[in-house]
Amino acid sequence: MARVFIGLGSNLSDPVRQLKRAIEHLKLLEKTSVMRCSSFYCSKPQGPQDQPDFVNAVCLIDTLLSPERLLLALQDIEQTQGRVKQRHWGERLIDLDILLFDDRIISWPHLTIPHSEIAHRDFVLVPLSEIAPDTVIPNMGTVTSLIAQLDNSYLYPIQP
Ligand code: ROI
Repeated sequence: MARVFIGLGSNLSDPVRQLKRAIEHLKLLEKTSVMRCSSFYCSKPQGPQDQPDFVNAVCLIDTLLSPERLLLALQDIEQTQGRVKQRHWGERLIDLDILLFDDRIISWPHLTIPHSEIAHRDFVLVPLSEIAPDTVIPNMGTVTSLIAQLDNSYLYPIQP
């Protein structure tokens, strides 16, 4: 079983509902169990500011799927929920990212693990540290030390 962290984000069409739907879809994945999910956090958009705030969370799953199969399965969930790619770093209905896959380091053209932006994203690091505070990110250090290095954080947990 691989221990995998998935980042979830949405800022369109009732983001809380989109995250809840995505978690239900994750629970239906073959050879996969959802072990833990963080609180939902409201966050300021990274990228263009003329878009709604995001809702973000992180889930820990155990899976027998390979990174490739999991990536395809996540893209499938995004399509099912109706994601349409809009502008670069723009608004999105649902975004599901593989953040960490055990302690593997992968740099394929279509998949980079650990996620390339992980160290700079409060909306990933803070929910991740809520569910797995001792996590070490390969080549980058502990989640706690990365959080301490963030310039700013505009993140607050929201009621479920
Ligand atoms: N900003 C926030 N706060 N949360 C996200 O999930 C998110 N996702 C993105 C971009 C547009 C880069 N900014 C984001 O893909």
